[in-house]
Amino acid sequence: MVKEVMSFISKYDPEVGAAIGDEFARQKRNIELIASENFVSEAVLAAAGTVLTNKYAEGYPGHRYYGGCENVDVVERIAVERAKKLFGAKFVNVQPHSGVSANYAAYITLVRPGDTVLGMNLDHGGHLSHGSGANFSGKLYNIVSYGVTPDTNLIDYDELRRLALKHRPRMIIAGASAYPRVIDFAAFSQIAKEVGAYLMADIAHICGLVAVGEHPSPVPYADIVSSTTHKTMRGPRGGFLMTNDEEIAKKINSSVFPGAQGGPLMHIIAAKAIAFGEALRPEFADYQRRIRRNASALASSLLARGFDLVSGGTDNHLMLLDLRRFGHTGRDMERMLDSVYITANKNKIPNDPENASLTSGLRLGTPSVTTRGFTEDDMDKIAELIRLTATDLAGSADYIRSEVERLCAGHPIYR
Ligand code: DSN
Repeated sequence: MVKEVMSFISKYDPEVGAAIGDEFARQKRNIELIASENFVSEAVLAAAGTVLTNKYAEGYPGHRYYGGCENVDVVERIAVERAKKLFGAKFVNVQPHSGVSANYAAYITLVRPGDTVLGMNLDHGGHLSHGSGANFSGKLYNIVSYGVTPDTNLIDYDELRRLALKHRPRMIIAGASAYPRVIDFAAFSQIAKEVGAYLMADIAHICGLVAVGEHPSPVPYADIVSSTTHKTMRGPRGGFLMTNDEEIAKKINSSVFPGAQGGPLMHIIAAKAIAFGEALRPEFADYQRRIRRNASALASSLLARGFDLVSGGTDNHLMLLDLRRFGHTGRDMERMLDSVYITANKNKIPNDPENASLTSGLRLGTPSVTTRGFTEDDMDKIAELIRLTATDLAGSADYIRSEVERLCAGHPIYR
């Protein structure tokens, strides 16, 4: 199916078709270790390319601002019901176009511009939309940042509580983009309750793990849970929001539309519905367990080869390499790996001496390679290829490329 679609596009518009074809070849050839990426099923991919892209459906099922919405209503209701079942949430909104759109809607639901918000420092693993000055969150709200302890690199819950008592935030955000350990949502909830703050949990990264109990769920604790659908969740690019509070649910709906967005992307909502359906099947729980086993194996293999990992390992799908011992910046290591067909991204580490464009860290994740069927033995091989890249790129580049091609050929995608 994937090949047929690409061949059709290439005949119709060779210029765009060639770029899509090249990207498909790159995805097939490379070992994908970007922690926030994945390979969706052919059904999810197909749904995203359906005639539902033609339909405007501002509003919600049964209450739209356009005629002809009876079929997309069915699709959106399925997506909502499946997400509710998957996460045990009472109310779900599947319309956010992305994680940041979902977070924006959460902010405008719970806080007003100028309010104090306590979010995780971007440099310690937080997300741009948790208060970075470059993002709407840092511009519109009075952000106070918490982080990890210097000795363990684990979230410092004592410091979080101290900051909460001192600054009395209106909202606390739990969640991260580059934190390899378990997040204690119950502890966040206790602190939020103590200071009378709302708790928003952003589970974009760990969504799939949460869905199957491989990471504790914030749904029982948080006023709003926001997420993306495309990372460990393995759905289309997009976001969604959950709550157990009926009043907050009503506000979320008006925050998403008309507050933050116009027409929902109904083709993407269909793809989300299919992904939620896939996640309700037993194989998905097995897939999430394998993601964690692979991450743990990759971390152990890297540690055994002399790499430093922030916090000393991983509990989830990702890990953060501190490259200082190898004398490379994150930017250089990202480029070196790219040259041998291994894809990853540079990342700040806590208290990073380098600036954001260089960084001292590299983030690695296992959702994509696990989807391809890579096993724990393959993780050891990947760790060795990363070591060779860091220590002897000039002498080993051809060998590494041939090994990457061999490994990827053994685990093909979209045959
Ligand atoms: N860009 C995502 C990530 O890579 O973690 C977060 O939005």
